[in-house]
Amino acid sequence: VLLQVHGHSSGSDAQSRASLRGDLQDFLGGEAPLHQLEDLTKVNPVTLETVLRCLQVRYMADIFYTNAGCTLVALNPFKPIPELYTPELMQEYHVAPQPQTLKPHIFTVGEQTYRNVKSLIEPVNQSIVVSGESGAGKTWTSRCLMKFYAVVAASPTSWESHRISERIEQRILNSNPVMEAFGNACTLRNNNSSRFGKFIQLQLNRAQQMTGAAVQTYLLEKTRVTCQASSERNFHIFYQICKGATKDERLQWHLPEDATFSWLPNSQRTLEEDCFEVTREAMLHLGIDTPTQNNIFKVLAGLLHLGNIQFATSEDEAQPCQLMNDAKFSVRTSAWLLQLPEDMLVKTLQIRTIRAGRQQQVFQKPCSQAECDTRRDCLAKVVYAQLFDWLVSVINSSIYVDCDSWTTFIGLLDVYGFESFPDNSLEQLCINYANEKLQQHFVSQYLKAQQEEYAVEGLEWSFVKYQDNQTCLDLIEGSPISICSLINEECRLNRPSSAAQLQTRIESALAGRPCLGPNKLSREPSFVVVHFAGPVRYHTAGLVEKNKDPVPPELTGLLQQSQDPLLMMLFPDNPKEKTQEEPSGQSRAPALTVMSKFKASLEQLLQVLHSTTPHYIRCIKPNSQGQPQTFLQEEVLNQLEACGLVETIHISAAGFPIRVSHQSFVERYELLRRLRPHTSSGLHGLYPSKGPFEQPLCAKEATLPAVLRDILYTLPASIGTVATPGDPAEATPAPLYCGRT
Ligand code: AOV
Ligand code: MG
Repeated sequence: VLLQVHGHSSGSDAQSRASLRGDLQDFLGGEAPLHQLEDLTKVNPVTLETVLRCLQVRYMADIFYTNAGCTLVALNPFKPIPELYTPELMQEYHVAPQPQTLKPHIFTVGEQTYRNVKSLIEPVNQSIVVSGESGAGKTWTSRCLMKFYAVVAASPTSWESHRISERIEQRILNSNPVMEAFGNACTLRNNNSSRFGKFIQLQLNRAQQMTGAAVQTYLLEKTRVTCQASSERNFHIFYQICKGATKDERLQWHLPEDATFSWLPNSQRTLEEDCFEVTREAMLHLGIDTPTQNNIFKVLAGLLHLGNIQFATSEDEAQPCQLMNDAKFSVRTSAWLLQLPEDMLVKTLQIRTIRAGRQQQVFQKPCSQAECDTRRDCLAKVVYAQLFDWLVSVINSSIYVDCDSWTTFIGLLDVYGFESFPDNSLEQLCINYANEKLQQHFVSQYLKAQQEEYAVEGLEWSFVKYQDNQTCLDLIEGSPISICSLINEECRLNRPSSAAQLQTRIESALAGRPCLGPNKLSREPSFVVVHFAGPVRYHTAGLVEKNKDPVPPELTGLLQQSQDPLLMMLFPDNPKEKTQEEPSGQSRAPALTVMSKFKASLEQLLQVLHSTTPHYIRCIKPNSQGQPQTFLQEEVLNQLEACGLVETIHISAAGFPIRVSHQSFVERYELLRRLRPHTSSGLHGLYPSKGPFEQPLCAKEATLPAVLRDILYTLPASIGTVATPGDPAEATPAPLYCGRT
């Protein structure tokens, strides 16, 4: 029955799908067996509906991980399940002879990745790419994987002989709360949303112990320091300070309990992530001592007060905007906390310095109220971004030991997930662009390259169609004309251009591109990109300016005057650099835009990923409200479609999961040639069908030397079938595939 249904299943007729589901249920004897299907390649037939149903049944039975061929699907439980992540369970997966035979888990991926590093076949760096939309569970998953490696790849020194702060694994784990406090925030999609991308390289020595790590971050959403969408919040650390400071600290940092800050919306909400103590403790373990911590928090308090500085519009354009009454206190407090000269702070915000003419004469021009606000915001963003980068470098120096101590690495990638808000700007464009890039990495590595390789190898293969997101990437970053190039061009030309003009330029230059969506019903100037995960409308207002991200030199000059030890370190007053920065000639190289820098950093990341063996975990958000035991079919369906899960399953089921170069295969399994065929009953046999062996091989288990037995039992299923003689059906040889690498 199933085979017949399978034949009809490619149509999209809803009715036949429904009946098909019914047949499947009947055949499997109701719902019970569905949740036992641990690999979606076993769902028969493989369609969006059956896959969805299987995931739903498993989710409702509190089973959150399911294999999907080469990927693992991780459903967000939205409730704590401590028993799923215990060190004992980690060990269980670690010591299992075949972890893939245990229940699907991120630890299976973790362990497989770990074993791949030391595999006799081409030891190679590995990476785990965790993807999924905002709030799907990427950060949670990568945190758990880091804990897993901290347990299974711990360095040999015993726990007792060292203080916790000295343990490298513990230091690596401590980087998480610190980076999340400074780089995560509550958004409409996720209370603990990562606002930066992160690639952490866990470094292993020859004995496969973790000796250190290196973190690379990508484009922090620094605009959040000064501007938060309604119902969203600033970075966690600001709330942590305001809620967790002691009485004394409140006095020092001018943070009375009843203080209100315009950059601190929704502070009445208490989140799990608001715990100041956790951040401080972790910072301490990373070697950031209490005085340095206090310095950081004092500067952050200074930024909060800076945010309360308001200017009134000046009647006379020739006169600078005056401070609003309440703002005087904010200026004083902020200047004091940031250790800046108060009058210079005000003047820098009020007055712009312009260099013009051949002689580069200096003029001063009062700023409009809006310009004053922009300069104030810019000041805060520059300080915060510099502070974040510095923190990352401190973390790196604490967790990176030295280049001689490691030979291979496992990379964990956790970026901001795909997002679409009512108002999307450059931040979302960059975030979604990064997700497109990762999806393309998967498409090209897995869906495309593998099938092309089968064709080249002359294997019988019916091509599985898939959604290639290359056209969307071409629209965003391609050359010669793309959204990125057009926005960059506006920045380069430096011409006054309205949001409506930018919309027109993009829509006319890119007209007809399939991923430029129809742009109707929009009151504000915008354009629509049809991403692999859905269409997103980007508003063009402010896009060019954000992409330019200009920092007026007077602001840097002001910060260089600070007497605060931290700011002095972040903004050194280095006259040498100054002269380099401001040459007297006219031919200054155009500053790199945000998008160009981001594009370059993504390309570097992909180069690293390409040099590793990738493993994929697909996080899925069962509902957008973050509710446990709630599986919204429509929402999950979109995510399954977006990541091409059904195609992945098809290719995994029909394809060859293990592809080894001919040479490596022969090097490793040469020994098997010497096995004698054996046919008596009760014996195990090995039946490779293609490749260097022409005869089926059987061997009496008991007579095998241990090393050969090990090889036999670790042989991937696609290479040979271990079967009981006498059962011809069982003994059908599985194909052996030796790819040309
Ligand atoms: P994200 O990293 O994918 O979103 P998170 O990893 O922050 O998403 O997960 C969102 C929330 O879901 C977490 O804060 C947890 O409350 C919950 N959660 C996720 N996975 C689990 C799990 N395995 N067990 C229990 N709770 C979980 V973003 O960073 O927004 O793209 O930019
Ligand atoms: Mg995250």
